[in-house]
Amino acid sequence: MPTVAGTYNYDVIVNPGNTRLTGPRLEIRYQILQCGSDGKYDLDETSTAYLSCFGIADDKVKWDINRDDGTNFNIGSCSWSGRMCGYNYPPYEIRRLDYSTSTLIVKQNLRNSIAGTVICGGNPNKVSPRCKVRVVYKADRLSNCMASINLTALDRKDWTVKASCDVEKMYASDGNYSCYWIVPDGNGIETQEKGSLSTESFVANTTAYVRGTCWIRNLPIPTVAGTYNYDVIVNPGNTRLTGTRLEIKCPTNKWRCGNNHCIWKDWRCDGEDHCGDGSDEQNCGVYTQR
Ligand SMILES: [Ca+2]
Repeated sequence: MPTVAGTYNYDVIVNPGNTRLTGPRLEIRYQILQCGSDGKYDLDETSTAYLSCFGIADDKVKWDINRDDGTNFNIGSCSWSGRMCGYNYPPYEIRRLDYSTSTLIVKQNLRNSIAGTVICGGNPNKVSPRCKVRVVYKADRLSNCMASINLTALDRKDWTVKASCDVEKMYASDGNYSCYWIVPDGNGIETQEKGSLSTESFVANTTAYVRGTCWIRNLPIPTVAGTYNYDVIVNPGNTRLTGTRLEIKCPTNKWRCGNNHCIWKDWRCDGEDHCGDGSDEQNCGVYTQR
């Protein structure tokens, strides 16, 4: 369903003929402003929730919620003339501060109050927008991070990097958790690789949270010597958190160039630029060409 107010044509293409024929029209009069284009909104449980219903204003805008636990709740409605109005029904409050926008405020008990599908609308004959509100607590810290090189392969080109971090505290009302590693390639390009996340529940101050361990194995090893950051993106929140650092050295049978690339030791001072920056042909002392 479109999340932006407007009138939408749903036409039909019929075969044979590949003919486009006029179908029904759908009018969306309201829009929940905070809702993403995917029809979802992540709400931090430590904040007060403000959900604004904007639209071609009817006199009254009503708010409903279909909660994740299966219960439905009609929060109330609010007319323009009433302004500060509707049901002030703790933890819910509805305000209508201008003609086009009605705001639902949820100040407390966010998890129990608003985790679910929030619906706003006026005229019962019109389609009302829905927004899937997920209540989250975003992790702000990783601990016990480590990254290391798996040395079991005989050839250095087959060596891999493995990494692990603990995610201290997070929560998502839909139970959907994931993590991604930021993986450096040694040439300044970072990619994201999905990590494996194991989780366990715990309670802090009578509230349930989840802690997790995010790990990954068999990452390609950077080919350029240097110190690399392995950070982690944690969901819920899509938050990038500082993970761990890994130092990559040149193997003992290779020479480290000025640009940190590793070349065979024999390639130093042989008259040809192997590093790419010429550093393997610098400071070579007196050398005579015949
Ligand atoms: Ca050379």
